[in-house]
Amino acid sequence: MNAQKLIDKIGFNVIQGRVTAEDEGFDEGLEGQPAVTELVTRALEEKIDPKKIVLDALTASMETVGEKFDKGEYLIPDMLASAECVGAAMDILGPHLVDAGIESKGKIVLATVKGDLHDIGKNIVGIMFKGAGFEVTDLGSDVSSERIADELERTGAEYLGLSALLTTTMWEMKEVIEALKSAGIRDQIRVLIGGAPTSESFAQEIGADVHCRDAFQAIDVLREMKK
Ligand code: B12
Repeated sequence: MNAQKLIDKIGFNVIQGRVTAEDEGFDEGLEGQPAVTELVTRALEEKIDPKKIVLDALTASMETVGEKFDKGEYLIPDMLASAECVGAAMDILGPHLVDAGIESKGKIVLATVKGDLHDIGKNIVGIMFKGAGFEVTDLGSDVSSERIADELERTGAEYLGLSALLTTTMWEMKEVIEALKSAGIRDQIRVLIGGAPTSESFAQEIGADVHCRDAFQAIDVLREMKK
């Protein structure tokens, strides 16, 4: 199978919510055919760039899943089945996204903001940061601004990565920045933000340092900041 066909097949199976060949899939009747786990393993064997798998197969197909949810074709459990596929794929891809040295490149706290349960993008960012040699404290999702400020003080981290996927919760990022100011630590911390509804202009509006469109750009940004 050529590389593009394999990428398309992985994406198709994420949309179908099929983790392994045993799963029947959203359209049913697909059991027995290779699913995300088998296809991602094969893609690595065929030396397809893991970055291409993350962006062109996993991320792109989750956009389609979102569109299907928007149109009412998919319900919450369908989105969750696809989310599980991305998690399974990242378990396989994680070790291949590593180029770490032994020495820590710095400490970063990661969180999805309060009211928001979307953690797939943040988890990918965490895997990438660890792979690049950063010490990551992942606070999970639905995290309050107070807790984030406390953890930054406790860990002495110099970077904070915030994620939000909802147009309603993205404004929580501003609350976090205000909490850092109240704690008197805003100047010591570089704040990176990401998630589909966020943008460079939004980052400027709320006083974050930088917006990243994906996990790979985030690594370049962190490396640039360290220079
Ligand atoms: C999966 C999913 C869910 C799952 C989440 C499971 C999980 N564990 O994460 C579940 C089923 C729980 C869910 C629930 C809901 N969802 Co939802 N969901 C999605 C979906 C389909 C995919 C998101 C995703 O994982 N994308 C793949 C990842 C890899 O991409 P990413 O998150 O953008 O991350 C990349 C970059 O953005 C960036 N990045 C992200 N964060 C960060 C952070 C930092 C620091 C950096 C540097 C970079 C960075 O790097 C990442 C990797 O490259 C999106 C559709 C979409 N287009 O986004 C809808 C979507 C976000 N959901 C939506 C909605 C409406 C909901 C619900 C309100 C539905 C409901 N009625 O209950 C609830 C809200 C629950 C809550 N309180 O959070 C809407 C939001 C609309 C809006 N304008 O706000 C969307 C857009 C779907 C749609 N088109 O309608 N959802």
